[in-house]
Amino acid sequence: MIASMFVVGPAGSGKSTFSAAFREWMVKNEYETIMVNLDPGAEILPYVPDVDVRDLVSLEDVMSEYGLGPNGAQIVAADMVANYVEDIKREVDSYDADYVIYDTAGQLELFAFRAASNFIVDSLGEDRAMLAFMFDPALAKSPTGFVSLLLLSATVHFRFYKPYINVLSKVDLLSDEEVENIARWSEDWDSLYESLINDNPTMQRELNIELFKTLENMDVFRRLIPTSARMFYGYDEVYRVLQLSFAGGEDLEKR
Ligand SMILES: Nc1nc2c(ncn2[C@@H]2O[C@H](COP(=O)(O)OP(=O)(O)OP(=O)(O)O)[C@@H](O)[C@H]2O)c(=O)[nH]1
Ligand SMILES: [Mg+2]
Repeated sequence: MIASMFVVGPAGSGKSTFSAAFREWMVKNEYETIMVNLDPGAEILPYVPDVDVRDLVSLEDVMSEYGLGPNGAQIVAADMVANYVEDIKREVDSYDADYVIYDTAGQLELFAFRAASNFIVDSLGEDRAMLAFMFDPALAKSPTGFVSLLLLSATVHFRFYKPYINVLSKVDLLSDEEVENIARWSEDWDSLYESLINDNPTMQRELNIELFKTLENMDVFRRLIPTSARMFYGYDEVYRVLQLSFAGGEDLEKR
């Protein structure tokens, strides 16, 4: 049985680079892993995909066929991927891999907020699908940015209702202190609330502490896994959490 990871997150958050680096870590550790590009609009990818949706859905064809500009075509193309799920699945199965990493569309809303995506994840991931949500450090390092990403990640979770992990990308761009702060916020809403109020005391009026308690009850606070493709760092922890989710920590049929 294949385990699938769908990598999602805002534009430029590091999805494709994370996917490529994690695949490299997996292959180095002898886990049979393939990469699927699910973004019909991707121009340049930092990896060579084993399965590429651009072979099935071409953004340029969609633009000329439907008389659309690039933005409208991205939406139509994202939905059209659902028509080719069986073809993608057949190609994925032909590799006989244990793990599949799916790199998703650049714009988060093209993946997370389209009805077609639920069908795509359910069909391709079956009952062993996990989502990895990318936190871009440029936003995550401020308390307000962190809360925004936390809410966005929770929203994506509600859309798919699959096991998910939150990943902090590009930690080589942060100081040790910034990484520590972000890691603390991810596990302790008290410290996040304190940092928010310290940053902007007027927020106390609008930000009810009950909101944070609710977020905690919703289980959105979970350890944010720090990674860096540049330093090739953090992928052992990503793998550990993936395994915990699917196999209670045991390796899946390692060969
Ligand atoms: N310093 C550093 N830069 C990174 C790292 N990962 C990604 N980047 C850079 O961040 C930018 C965006 O990375 P991508 O992997 O293309 O991000 P994405 O989310 O796939 O982007 P779109 O699909 O275009 O939305 C690129 O310039 C990458 O080189 C990292 O670990 N460290
Ligand atoms: Mg990308």
